[in-house]
Amino acid sequence: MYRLYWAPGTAAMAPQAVLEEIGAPYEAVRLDTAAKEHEAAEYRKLNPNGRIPTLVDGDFVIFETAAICQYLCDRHPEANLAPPAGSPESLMARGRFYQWLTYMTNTVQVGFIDWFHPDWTFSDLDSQAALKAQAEVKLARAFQVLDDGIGGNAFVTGPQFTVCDIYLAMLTRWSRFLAKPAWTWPNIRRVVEASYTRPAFQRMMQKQGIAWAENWPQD
Ligand SMILES: N[C@@H](CCC(=O)N[C@@H](CS)C(=O)NCC(=O)O)C(=O)O
Repeated sequence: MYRLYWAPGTAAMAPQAVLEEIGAPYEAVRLDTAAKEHEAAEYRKLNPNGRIPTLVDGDFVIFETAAICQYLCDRHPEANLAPPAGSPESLMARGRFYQWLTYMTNTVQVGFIDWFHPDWTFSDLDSQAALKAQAEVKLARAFQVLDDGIGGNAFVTGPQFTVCDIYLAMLTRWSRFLAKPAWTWPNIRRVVEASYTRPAFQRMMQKQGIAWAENWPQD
């Protein structure tokens, strides 16, 4: 049985939604971030960065949200949450999948870290404010790139619903505090709507005790 270390509304949203999509049994271990449980020595044995999430699969421990998601896709190919590996026909679909998942984790997610935690980079308030403003500009650029890339596709990478859609839904929820939330971009909004309304994503939110973005426009 899998064990997922999580805290509400964090990057654990994506792997938990993936586990719910797969339907695999898992134990969810909640970390109390206010009590700094994620920084404790015991947890750092699993995740030396002291970050959330971490997945344990028997003796195998894996951290980094995107890596956990990809690992789960590979463990459960029957869930069809990634283009299949190993066939020449799926090579380009797989490449596109790598492209967007990597972009979301190492450009968009990093932008959010600067926005939510400018204090992790600078101690003085002026520098923190400047970093936050810069992060907002970079995030807007990244959302534009994503929106253009999605174009008229049904989902982020093309015709198939993948982990990239779950990841984008998570990032979109985080963007609710920005002056221009991710759903301001129409293609992002369209594909995210198809993701966050899925039963698995809804179950994940219910289990984490979180709501969808309160300011998500209703029309
Ligand atoms: N690159 C890491 C980043 C994980 C990360 O920063 N997680 C946040 C929660 S979203 C965290 O652990 N925060 C700890 C804290 O706020 O002290 C990943 O994707 O797993």
